[in-house]
Amino acid sequence: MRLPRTALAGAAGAAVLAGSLALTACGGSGSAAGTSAAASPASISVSNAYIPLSATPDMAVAYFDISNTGGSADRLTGVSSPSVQSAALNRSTETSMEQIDGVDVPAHGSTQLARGGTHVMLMGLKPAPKLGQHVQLRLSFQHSGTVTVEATVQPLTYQPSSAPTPASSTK
Ligand SMILES: [Cu+2]
Repeated sequence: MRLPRTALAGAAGAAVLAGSLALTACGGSGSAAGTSAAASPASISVSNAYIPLSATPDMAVAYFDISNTGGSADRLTGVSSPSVQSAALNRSTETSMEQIDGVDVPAHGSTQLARGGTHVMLMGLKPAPKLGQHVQLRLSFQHSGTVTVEATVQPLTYQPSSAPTPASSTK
């Protein structure tokens, strides 16, 4: 019994301290380097906007193409128009349609709102739409802000020249 109690306690404490230092060194390295190179921002353009002339002036549907030449995805999150009482994003289902809260546009890709799929529902157009008339749509994108387009009222059977290829993401 030559060693004083304090010396023993000190040795034990030093061992614990050395252990925690080792842990810190082990877990600390590498985890701070989490910044990946930023992709180029979304670059959105909207084309071929049209509204098939509706039999019921109180309700119409708008379609358009959204393309994104940027390196980041974006999302259409809302639609408004000064010419309607309300506008909403809808998706057709087999029997009906449902409201959706957004439409994704992939990086370097495109998305079509087209017959049988996603569309903009326009309620209460004023004045009642006529062939050739333009209806302004304000599209809100998550990253690109508001994009304003003029949708043209077309005959009910109108098909845009871009329509036939549902999987046209190459251009
Ligand atoms: Cu609808």
